[in-house]
Amino acid sequence: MSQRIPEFQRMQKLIHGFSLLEMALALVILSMMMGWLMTPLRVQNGLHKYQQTDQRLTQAQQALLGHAIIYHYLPCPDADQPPDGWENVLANQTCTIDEGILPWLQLGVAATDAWGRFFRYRADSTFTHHAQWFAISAAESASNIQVTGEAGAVTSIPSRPGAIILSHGENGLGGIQSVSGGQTYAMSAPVHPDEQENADGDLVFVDKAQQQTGGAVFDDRLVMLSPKLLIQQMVQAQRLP
Ligand SMILES: [Ca+2]
Ligand SMILES: [Ca+2]
Repeated sequence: MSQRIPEFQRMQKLIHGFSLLEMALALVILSMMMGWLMTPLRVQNGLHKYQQTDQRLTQAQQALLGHAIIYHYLPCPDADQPPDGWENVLANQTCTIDEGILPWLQLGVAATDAWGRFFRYRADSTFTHHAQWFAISAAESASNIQVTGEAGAVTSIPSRPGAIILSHGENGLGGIQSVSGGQTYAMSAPVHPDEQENADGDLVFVDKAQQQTGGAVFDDRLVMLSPKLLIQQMVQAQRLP
């Protein structure tokens, strides 16, 4: 009996030793597995945000069509700082600005992309005049908005979009951060030349796949509103001709 007790203690020590070693091994394996798992999760999460943003852009595009059917014109951009979600119109029934923030409250859509930044919105003045409603004959060649694709190829000719809605993507460069505590936060200027094109407030925009050139990333997302689609929807709803 006296010999069995130390033996039992030795066994107990051995078991404790094993469990500590096992635990350490298990932790190492677990942390490695977490590392392997987290990377695809991060990628998945990033992808999900792009999908969510694309979905919101499509909804905003649909809401623009709905707005045109109800009111016979596209809404003006929101020119307020900070933006309040409603268009800004001058006394002469034209827009305060041609390019600004998508008036999300007026359209009843999400205020921001999946990264919490407002959508950039430009609409051609032919379609936003609140008193002179556009005609089918004028709509086709009215717009001067131009969208180029890969390697500068123009994708929007012959039918130039009546409006575009743009998300500045994951990097958000050139965009406006959403309001927090009554304050808006402007993002830094873009580095990629095509992102600069999307943030410079002129009539030219770029819509292409994600691209990284050195340290410069292009990750913007854009939807166009074709005048043909606009007219087709308005004719179908008997709002034109
Ligand atoms: Ca971007
Ligand atoms: Ca531009």
